[in-house]
Amino acid sequence: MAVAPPWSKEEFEQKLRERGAAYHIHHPYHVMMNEGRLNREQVQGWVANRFYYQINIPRKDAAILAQCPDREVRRHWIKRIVDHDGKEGDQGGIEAWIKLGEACGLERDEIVSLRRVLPGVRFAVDAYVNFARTAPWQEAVCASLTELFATNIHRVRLENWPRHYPWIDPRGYDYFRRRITEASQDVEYGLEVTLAHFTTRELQERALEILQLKLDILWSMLDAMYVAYVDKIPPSRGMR
Ligand code: AHQ
Repeated sequence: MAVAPPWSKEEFEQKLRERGAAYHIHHPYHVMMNEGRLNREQVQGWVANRFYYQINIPRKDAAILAQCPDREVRRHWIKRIVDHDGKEGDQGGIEAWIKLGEACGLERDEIVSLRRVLPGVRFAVDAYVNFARTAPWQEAVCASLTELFATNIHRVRLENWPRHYPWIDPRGYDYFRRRITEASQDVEYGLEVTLAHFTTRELQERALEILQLKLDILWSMLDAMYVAYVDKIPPSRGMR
């Protein structure tokens, strides 16, 4: 069978961006959130469960670094770990996420103990970390490109949460503010690496599969939260 020619970089980027139609901003949980229709427990549940995703991002990125032989790529990629874990004089994104949880009325221990993390969220996040540990590092880089669709997601939260959820202390919104610049820097470099590596049509089709896997991971996290906090069907070991 004749092998299809590769897409140009512009066409390939367009194909990647078209997958944004399945981004988790379109999930009913996020739609309810952005329309102000979540109650206190549903917002708290989202923050407590997304904390498990946030603390695993640096481990996912460390897995990429561990497999990447290219010093130039590592020099760029290590920023992601520092952005989340923090450094002298910067609390980091994980600490900022805890502050978001406390601003939503959660006790610090309720967040960091992970006792509210739903099995479905844990499985989805662990699948992402395990993918980064076992796939070629360029594939794990490609998986981070869901942030191509995240540019506005934090801006929208900053705009509408204060109006929809006045009971949340606005001092907790630092994470969303940080991510606006961090996400655009991260995704610019991630796209550069992806466009440079996935250069045959077969590799480009593989990149689209990888992006879809990550979109499924994000979507599944919200499925688990929807069932637990909207449908109120407790996970097998009971509601947390
Ligand atoms: O806060 C987010 C974050 O730090 C990251 C890292 C990046 C990755 O490496 O996969 N993806 C990501 C995302 C974050 N926030 C999500 C949101 O909806 O707030 C979006 C998510 C992503 O698109 O993967």
